[in-house]
Amino acid sequence: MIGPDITGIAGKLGAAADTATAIPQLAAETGLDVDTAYAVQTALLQRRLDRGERLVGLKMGLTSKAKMAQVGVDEVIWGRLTDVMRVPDGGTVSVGDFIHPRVEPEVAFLLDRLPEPGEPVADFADAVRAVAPAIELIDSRYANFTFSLPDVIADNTSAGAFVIGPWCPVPDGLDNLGVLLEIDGRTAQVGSTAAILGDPRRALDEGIRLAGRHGVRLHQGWIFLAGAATAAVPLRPGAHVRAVVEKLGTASLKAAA
Ligand code: OOG
Ligand code: MG
Repeated sequence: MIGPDITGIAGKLGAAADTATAIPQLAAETGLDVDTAYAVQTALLQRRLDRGERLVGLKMGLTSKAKMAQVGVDEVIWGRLTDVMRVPDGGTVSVGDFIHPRVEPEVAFLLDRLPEPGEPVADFADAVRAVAPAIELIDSRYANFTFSLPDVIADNTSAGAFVIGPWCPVPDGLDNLGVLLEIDGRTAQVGSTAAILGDPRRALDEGIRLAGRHGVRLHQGWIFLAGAATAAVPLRPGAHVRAVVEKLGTASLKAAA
C-alpha cells in the first residue's frame, strides 16, 4: 500500500506558512493519522533546517481545557520551535507575515538535565534550570483556524512565533500562579497555571513521553513551552500584548500597525 505523500504535504504546509496563505485541511483527504502527521511535522522542520534555521526547543499544545474547547480537539500535542520563530521580549511582529495570528499566555522552561532513555520521569528540579512568562503566537495554516487532530499535528501545532520574558528560578507554587493576557492594557484573558494539566510540570512529563514515542529527545538548553493557560485571542495590527504570570513577571509583544 502506498502511504500519504509526507514530503508533498509538508511542502504545501510550508508554502502556506511562507506565503501567509490559508489552505484547506488535508488529513482526511490524504489519509494522515497521528503517526504520519508527526512524520509530516518532521519533514516541515527539515525544510526549516535546510534553510539554516536551528531547532531550539519544543512546545506543547492543548494542555488546557480552555484551548481544547476553543479548537475542538482534545488530545495533548507537541511541536517544534526554531530560532527564527523567536521574537525578542518587547519586540514587534508584522500581522501580515501571518494568516490569522492569535496570541496566548504561556509558561516557558529552560531545560537542564534531562532523563536518560529508560528513566521514566524527569526530576523537575534537575530538568528545569529556569522558568519565564511567555507569549505564543499561533497561526493555523488551515482556513478558518479549523482542523482535525492529525491536521494540527502536521501543521507543527500552529506554531508561528514566541516571546520569552525574563528567566527566573522556579518559584514555589508553580502549579497555581495567576495568568493574565492583556491587549492594549485591557485584560483579555484570565487564568492560572493550574489550567495547564493541573500543574505545568506535568506538561514536561507529557512532552518527554509523547515526543519520545516518535524518537525525539529533549535537550539541555532547549526552550519548552508548556501550553497556553487560557484561550487564544486574535492579534490585530497595532496591538500591544502582555502576558503576566504571577511571581514570574511579564513577556510582551507589539503588532506593527
Ligand atoms: C493548536 C496549538 C495549541 C496551546 O498552547 O495549546 C497550543 C492551536 O490552538 O491552534 O499552542
Ligand atoms: Mg501554545
